[in-house]
Amino acid sequence: MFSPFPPSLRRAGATLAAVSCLALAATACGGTTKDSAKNDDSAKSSAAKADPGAATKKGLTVAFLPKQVNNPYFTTADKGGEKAVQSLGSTYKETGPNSATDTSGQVSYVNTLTQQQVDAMAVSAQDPGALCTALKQAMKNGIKVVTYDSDTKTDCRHAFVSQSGAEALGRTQVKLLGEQLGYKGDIAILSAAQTATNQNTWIDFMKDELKLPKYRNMKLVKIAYGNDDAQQSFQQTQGLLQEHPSLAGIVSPTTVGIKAAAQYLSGSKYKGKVALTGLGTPNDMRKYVKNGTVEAFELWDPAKLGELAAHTAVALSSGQITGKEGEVFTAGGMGRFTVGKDGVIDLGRPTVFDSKNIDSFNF
Ligand code: RAM
Repeated sequence: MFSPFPPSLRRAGATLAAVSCLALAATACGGTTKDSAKNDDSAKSSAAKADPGAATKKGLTVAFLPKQVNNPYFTTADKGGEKAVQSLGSTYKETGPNSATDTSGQVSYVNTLTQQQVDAMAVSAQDPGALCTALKQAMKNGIKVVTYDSDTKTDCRHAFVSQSGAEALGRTQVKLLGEQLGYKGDIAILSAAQTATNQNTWIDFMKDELKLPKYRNMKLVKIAYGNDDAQQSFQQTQGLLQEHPSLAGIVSPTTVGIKAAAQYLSGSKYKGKVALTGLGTPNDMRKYVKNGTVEAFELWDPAKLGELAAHTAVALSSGQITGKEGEVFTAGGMGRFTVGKDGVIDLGRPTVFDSKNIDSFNF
């Protein structure tokens, strides 16, 4: 799965320095390589100034490190990234753990990419804090770090490419469920990993949405975690129904979770009785919409998310942006994007899929 590329002679010294640096003590290193971190204590090199007119660099190596490589959502997202990296004349690679709860695995992949002196990495973080020491080390070595899909703490990366406003995503999933339930009944959430930044942010907004008066007859009775594993998510859904036989609906803000929950409901006496919504891909969910298990759910286009992450990584590496609020850059055919507060770049609005439109989407 992982294919190391040979370090060029130009980079050999820097690579050795980074390796011994990592071997000694992560925090004691810095200012040893590349252009950005000289004499700068902060990993993010806050003094750097963006040059929006700078030429787009070619020949870079941009690595994608998703939460989980064998998750079809990330396969689609990273393919979008690959296409964009190649179209910009740079080299793409992907590496990452098989499990969405292998945080120490993600840390060691970050360290390996740092040792290999990639120019930029796009990371979907399994945990907001666990990757920070490793990512800061990468930034100190001049590597541009973009989080996409699932963020770290803000000082552990240069920019975060977000699927669409986290608040809107959290609230709309509850709205969809409310409409499907006539705003009445016990509900549960089937999430991914307990540490996942993206799911946890959405869940906070879901809870806040549920405080509005129109949801007074809807009660969140449980949050279950299926760890983005099909079997665990299936079993968690089964467990939810056993524990709460009168459950009226489930929100699953994960493509793996919603698919497994739909599969369970579809083969059970709850089909068409327990509502299910959340975030899924049209290809995974089509049959459950057609067989009456699911009415409507939503998602953004994962390939576009990967594409935007790739353009952001190259814009950072080219010096066109540094990740500060207000900076503007062009993401190829996707158009112009502005860096928002805390270095967040929003992809746009999600699409709601139902029986009327699902056949026009293929991802
Ligand atoms: C899963 C992952 C991913 C999330 C999607 C919606 O594939 O948890 O991080 O964004 O679902």
